[in-house]
Amino acid sequence: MSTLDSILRETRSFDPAEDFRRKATVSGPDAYYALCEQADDHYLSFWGDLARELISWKKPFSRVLDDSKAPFFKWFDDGVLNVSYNCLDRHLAVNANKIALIFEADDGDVTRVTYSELHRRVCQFANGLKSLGVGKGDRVVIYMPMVIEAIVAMQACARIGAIHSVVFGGFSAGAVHDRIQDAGAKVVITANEGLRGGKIVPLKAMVDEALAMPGCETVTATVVYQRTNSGASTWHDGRDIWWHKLIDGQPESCEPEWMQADDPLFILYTSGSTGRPKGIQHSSAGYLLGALNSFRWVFDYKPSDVFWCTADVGWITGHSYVCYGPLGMGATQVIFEGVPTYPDAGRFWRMIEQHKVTTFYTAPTAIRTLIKLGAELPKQYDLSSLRLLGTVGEPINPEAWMWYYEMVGDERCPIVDTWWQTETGSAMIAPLPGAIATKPGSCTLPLPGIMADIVDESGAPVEPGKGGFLVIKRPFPSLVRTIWNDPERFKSTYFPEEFNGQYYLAGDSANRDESGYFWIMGRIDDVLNVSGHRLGTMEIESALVANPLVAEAAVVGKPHEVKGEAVVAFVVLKGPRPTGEEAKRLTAELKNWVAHEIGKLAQPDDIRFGDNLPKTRSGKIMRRLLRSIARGEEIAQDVSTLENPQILSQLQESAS
Ligand code: 6R9
Repeated sequence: MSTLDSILRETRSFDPAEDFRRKATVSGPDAYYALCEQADDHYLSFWGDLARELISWKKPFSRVLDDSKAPFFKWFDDGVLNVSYNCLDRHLAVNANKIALIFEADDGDVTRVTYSELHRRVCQFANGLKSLGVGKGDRVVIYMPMVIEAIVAMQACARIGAIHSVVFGGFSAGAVHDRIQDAGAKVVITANEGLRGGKIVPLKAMVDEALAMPGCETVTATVVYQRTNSGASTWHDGRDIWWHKLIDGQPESCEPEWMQADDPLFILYTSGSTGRPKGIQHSSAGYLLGALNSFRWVFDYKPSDVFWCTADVGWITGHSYVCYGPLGMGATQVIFEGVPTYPDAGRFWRMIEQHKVTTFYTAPTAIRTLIKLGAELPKQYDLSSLRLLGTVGEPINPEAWMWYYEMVGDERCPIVDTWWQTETGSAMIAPLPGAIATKPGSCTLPLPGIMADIVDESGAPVEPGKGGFLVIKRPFPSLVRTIWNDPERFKSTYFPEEFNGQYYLAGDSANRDESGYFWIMGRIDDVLNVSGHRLGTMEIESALVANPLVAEAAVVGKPHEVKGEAVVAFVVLKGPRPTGEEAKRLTAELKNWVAHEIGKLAQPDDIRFGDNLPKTRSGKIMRRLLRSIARGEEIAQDVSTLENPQILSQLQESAS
């Protein structure tokens, strides 16, 4: 509650600097409100016009929205296009020699790739994939480090109509396995090893382990990019093929596969409140439109910009604002293999100076880490190329916002705090920086055409200052089309009966102030946001109980200064409750276990052992209580319905 109060008391407001406003694509509040009005009054032609303006169509569409099978909406559905054509070919006439990617490797090595070079590499690799029998509609899992080839692989899939599913390189074999199996992937693209912060990530070994488990029989080939000199640990003849051998001799052009607007472009797995991660399925045209238009509006894109989004392509942010939005608009962008703290905490600032970055987009957790490691460091670099800053992934606390504004942006650069989700495909609530005054900690106002609102349980809008559920009241082009293999779950999760199946339920709670600005409060479900990464408590619990020593586990979040949220696990072992050294040893063992099952990013920060968990008489775990215990708060709630109240003091005492 206290964070909420302090946020809602935030009264500082920053108008766009005059110079910025004058040059902005959407300049001044009137221009913003005019666009909103256009969308309100003529919703379909608003989106139809944007789709004609921003996308190059092979065959134009005749209908904007088909809502006959709501909530399975189709947009522009008889239109035909290719996303990779839109990201590459169409720029070649005038921008063939423009730099598309400035790649900075973990060790600082820089490689520049022009649009024509990128086009050539994508075509060759696309032909390579075809030679492996990959075609339209086939699924391809991409498990790569953040290198040029990761983007080449994604674009090549888009070019031949294959559906990619990128798995973040920080996930482990178990997570890779589950995604390959759910997607029914035909091919896996990986690297022998990744490099992050000077450390080796054994990607190929993880793929080997994943493929050795039952359920991955659909995979016929593994393409291995050689990132490091050390070769590959094991090699499966007939299945594994080196990237460089695959493209050797392949033609340098490749006719795009022409796709229907609503054909899937990709699946990206994300955490939900129950069960296994959900395969969020995005369309070709609607998704692309969201990425292009938001990139143009929210980042006030200019052809002379050097854009840098620090997200990995394993997350939706890396899909929309590395792979598709910037390339689709013909931008020059920086991509970075490493981490912000290696070799030192000046890495980001040095890179901004060196590459003359104009637009910098990162996560609050990175900002908080860098404040801790060197609040004064940005002063040592020339950051005068910057004109716009952005954040994404979690709420940003006003102190971090102010530091970013003053120390990085020199009080000149607007900050776009962008609220959106894997499911929405592109930014939904964010200031158009030349039009809207910003407030530290608020993502401000919805983009024109995004009918966001805050409602109560009955779906009625709430008063300003009163919290409620964040919903989007009309479908929009870049919205998730379905959950791969699970349309029922799609319907019940995102278009629940409570709201008559009409509103898209985002899964966040939010608040609006007197000027209509949105303040995101956090998830309403059992999803944690650790360093901007979405993790389901259930996923971590399942991983823990899969350990032979564990009988039962419950996972909750607690606030964390740098990560936003930290993972706390309450564990009941099959044997007696451990204490002292034994508890320490088992804590380490279970942390490693979770890292192995899901990935290091899901590792609990804190593990508490109990003889049992607090349960109601009907056997339900009372997570509310566990949350209070994890935070070290007094237990103010009613515990009269507890079957075993004495367990509370045991769990409180077990704090390590
Ligand atoms: C793009 C992305 C989505 C969840 C979302 C919300 C949180 C994202 C935010 C934010 C406050 C912001 N979130 N951006 N909360 N302010 N600017 O992060 O997608 O990984 O699917 O996470 O992240 O809770 O529901 P995804």
